[in-house]
Amino acid sequence: MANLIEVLLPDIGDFHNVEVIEILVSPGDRVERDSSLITLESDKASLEIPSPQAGEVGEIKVRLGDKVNVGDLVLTLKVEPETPGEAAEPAEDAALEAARAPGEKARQRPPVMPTPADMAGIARGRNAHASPAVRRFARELGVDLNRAAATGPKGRVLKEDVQTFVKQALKGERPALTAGAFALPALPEVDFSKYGKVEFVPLSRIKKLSGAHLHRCWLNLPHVTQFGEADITELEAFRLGLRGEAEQSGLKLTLMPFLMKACAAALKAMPEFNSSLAPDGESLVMKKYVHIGVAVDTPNGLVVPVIRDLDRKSLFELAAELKATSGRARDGKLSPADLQGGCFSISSLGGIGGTAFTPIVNAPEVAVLGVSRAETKPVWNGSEFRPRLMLPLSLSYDHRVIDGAQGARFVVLLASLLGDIRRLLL
Ligand code: CAO
Repeated sequence: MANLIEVLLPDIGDFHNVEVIEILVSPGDRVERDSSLITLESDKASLEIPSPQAGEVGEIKVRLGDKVNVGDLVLTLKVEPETPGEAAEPAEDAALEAARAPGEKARQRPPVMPTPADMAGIARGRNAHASPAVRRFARELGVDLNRAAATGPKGRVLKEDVQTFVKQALKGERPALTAGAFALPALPEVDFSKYGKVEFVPLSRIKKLSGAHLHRCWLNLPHVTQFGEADITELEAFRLGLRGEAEQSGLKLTLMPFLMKACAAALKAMPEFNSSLAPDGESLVMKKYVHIGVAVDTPNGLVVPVIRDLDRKSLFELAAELKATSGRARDGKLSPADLQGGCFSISSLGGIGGTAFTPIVNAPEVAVLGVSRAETKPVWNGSEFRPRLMLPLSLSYDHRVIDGAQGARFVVLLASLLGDIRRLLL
C-alpha cells in the first residue's frame, strides 16, 4: 500500500534562506528516486533537490521565490514500500548510521546530499546563470553556457536558450550574446596558433567570478568618469608626522585611511552617492550606514573587501583594519561576509603609478573612487608657482542616479576635504 511521506529540505551546507527558483514537478507527476524536484539558488550557486524515493508527487508546499532552509517541507510524496533492490547501499547505510545523533530515531534514507564542497564546485568557474538541469542539458550537447543567450529571469540561461543556440549553430549563424534586451555581436574566434606557439593558462577562480561581475556592471550601468586633483601637501606632512606614532602601534599609516575618512564624510554630505537604485528603477535606497569596499590586488586577482562604519572609526583603527583585511585577502582567507554590504568603493593604484584611470562601478553601488599616484607639481597660487603634492582622483558613477554636476561637486568636495583635513571635523 502507498504511504504518504514528507520530503524535507536536506542539509545543503552552510546556506540559509536560499531562494526557490524552479519547481520542476507538478502534483500527480511520477518521479524516480534522485529525480530533481526543485531548484534553489543562493548568491554562490544553484542546486537541484532530488527526490528521496520513487513515487507520485502529492502536494507542493513551496512556491517560486520562497526562501527555504534545512528541514523545510518541500512536498508530499506517495511512495510504495521500498523493495530490497531499492534500499541504500550497505556502506552508505553504515555512514548514515554513524552520522546519526545518539538517541535519534532511524529515518527514511535522506536524498543524495550535496556537500558544501559540491556547492563550491558548482559555483567555481561558472559564470553563466543556469539551473543544474540546464547545465546538464548544455553539457550533453557540448554547448558553452557563457555563449548562449540568457532570456530567463535575473539573466538565467533557459533550456530554450540552449536549444536556440544549437539551432543557430546548425544553421551556421553565430549566436549573439545577449544582455537583457540588448544583443551584442559576438567577437570572432581567433586561432592564435596559426601565428606562432601558444599556451592555454586557466583563469583563476577569482578572475572568473570578478570578470563576470565586472562585465555585468559595465554592461548594465551608464558610466561617466569625472577626474580631479587634490592638493595633499599638508595632509602628507601630517601623515609623515604621525608615522612614528603609528609604527609604535605596529601600523603603517598610508594615504588610504585618510581617503577612507574623506570619502565617508563626502558620502554623508552627498547621500545620493551612498544609495542604490531600487530594483524597479523607481526609487533610491538611501543607506544610513557607511561601509566602503577597498579594492585589493591579490596574486589570484582583484577582490573588494568591505570595511564597515568608517565614519565611526579613527585613522589608526582604519589603518589596522586595512592591514588585517588586505592580509586576509592576499592569503585567500576572506569570508563571503567580508565582501558584502558595501555602499561605495575605493580603488587605489597610487602605490603602483599612473596618472588616471576609469574604474568600473561595483553595482549595486552607484560610484567608485579611483586614486592614482600623487606627484609634486608646480601649482600657480595667484602670484607664483609653488611645488605642491597633487593627488589624481577618478570618480566613476552610475549616470542613472548621479548627474554630471553632482559628480563634479563630489570630486570638488573630496579634494577640499583632502586639501584641508581639518574640514573632516566640521
Ligand atoms: N600616491 C603616492 N604614493 C602612494 C599612493 C598615492 N596615491 N598610495 C599609496 N602610496 C604609497 C604608500 O604610501 C606606500 O609608500 P611607502 O611604502 O613609502 O610608505 C606605497 O605606496 C605602497 O602602498 P600600498 O599600496 O601598499 O598601501 P595602501 O594603503 O595605499 O593601499 C591597498 C592598500 C590594499 C589598497 C593596495 O595595496 C592595493 O592592493 N592596491 C591595488 C588596488 C587595485 O588593484 N585596484 C584596481 C582595481 S580595478 O578598478
